[in-house]
Amino acid sequence: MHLGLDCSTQSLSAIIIDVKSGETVYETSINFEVDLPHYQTSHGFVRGTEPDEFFSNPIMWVEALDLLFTRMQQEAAPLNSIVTICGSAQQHATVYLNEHFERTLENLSPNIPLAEQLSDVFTRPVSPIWLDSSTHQDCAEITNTIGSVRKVTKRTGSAAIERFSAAQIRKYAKQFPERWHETNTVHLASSFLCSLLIGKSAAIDFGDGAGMNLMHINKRKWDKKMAQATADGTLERLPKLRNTTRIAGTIAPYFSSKFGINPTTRSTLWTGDNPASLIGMGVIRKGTWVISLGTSYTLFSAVESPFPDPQGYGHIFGNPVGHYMSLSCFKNGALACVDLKKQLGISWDEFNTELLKKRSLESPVSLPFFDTEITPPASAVDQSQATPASLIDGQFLNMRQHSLWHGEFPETILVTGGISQSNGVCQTIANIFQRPVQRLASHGSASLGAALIAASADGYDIDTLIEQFCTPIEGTTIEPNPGTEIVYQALGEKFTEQLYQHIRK
Ligand code: XUL
Repeated sequence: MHLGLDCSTQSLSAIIIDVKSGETVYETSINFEVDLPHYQTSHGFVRGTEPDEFFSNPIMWVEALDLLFTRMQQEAAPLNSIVTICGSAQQHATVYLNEHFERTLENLSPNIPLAEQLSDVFTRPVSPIWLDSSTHQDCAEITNTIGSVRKVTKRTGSAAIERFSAAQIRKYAKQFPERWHETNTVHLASSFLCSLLIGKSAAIDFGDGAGMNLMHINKRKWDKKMAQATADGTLERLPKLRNTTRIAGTIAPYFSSKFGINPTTRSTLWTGDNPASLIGMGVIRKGTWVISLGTSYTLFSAVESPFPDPQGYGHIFGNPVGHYMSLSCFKNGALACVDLKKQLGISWDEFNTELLKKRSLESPVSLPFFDTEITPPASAVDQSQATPASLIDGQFLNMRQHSLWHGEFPETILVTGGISQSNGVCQTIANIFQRPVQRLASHGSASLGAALIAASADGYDIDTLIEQFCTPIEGTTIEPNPGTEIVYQALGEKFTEQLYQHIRK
């Protein structure tokens, strides 16, 4: 059996698949806000003192890992039958570790909670996460050193981006030079969690490594110039870069003796949640688009060559079992819906029903930015007049407008993530993109993708795995409603006009 884990913004999830029977045998999830309330996060993160600063707590992820395995053991998950594990994590988050990290991992005692044993290994108690856009100045400085936005994009597959690791490392090294000096290793959330599982410092994979502005996208090696432009000593602090399917090591005795995991169980390298979702949605070759509706909304597809977004908003990451993936990330995703639902005091059913109502040429469209947006970069907009339809229309008109660099619209769009359970959202996407929308049977595409990567590392054929596990739910394809093309053409123009007026301000 194969275990897939995913440490997202709000939760840590697990899925166990049995390749022989083609079945998912176990699924569970730890919610950070609910199950670990003492970290006082809201939706898994905390805000910093400066606007646009967003952090999470790496020790919370450590405790969540302990709690997840405890729960799996209590619920009699078949931990002893797992052959290989893979995991994914929210992208871009950096973890800053001192020289004791490796030795601490080698000497973990199963009798003391993991979080307690790791309390002294951090040189930074928090991890800046993907929601953070406080590093504008650092991005400008990195871009200046390299020469231009185009040059940075050509080297790394993305322009210098606020939430990416290079700008975040630069900000930290400038603000706290002494703590930077004490930092021995900078991990991503994904490689950090993999390190815990195998009891030694793990490499970073090409999928997640591409989200740092530090990896040369064509050569798949650390880019020395980018590292120099980031901060003194960056290169020496980065783990190695490797293929996702590479075996990182065998499970640390801490986990095998405490939870009854077979001591021969291995872990591949971990990857980012979006690269893992690509696999979990069964999209390993070009031609299909996925819209993932989580805390962030992302639109992604598999691509063969790393051609970057000419506007500089989108990204190229590594495909864990193939070449590359193209991705656009929209910061105002599911949480904007949660905020509006709260503001209107309505239920999810009522929210959904509103979305199924017919739109006209006069329908209002909102700029859906409850918080600052990254695609395109825009400040927050007052939402007192927003309705469910004006918000969701605004979100997907914005997505349509910024998706053109991914190529021609595909025949079908696949959707995943919590909000994809709403028929109203899926119908709106179908109407705006004028394409049928399909949901897959599994909810957790990132954890499923991780489990499939683990199985593929064991030699199982990835195409067969995808046929087995990534099936659309029969009879649930949502077709565009007739007559909506012209309406959304007009609403799209109205949206663009509003957007440009807002950005110009
Ligand atoms: C992608 C991004 C987000 C996070 C969410 O670039 O920032 O999708 O990966 O976990």
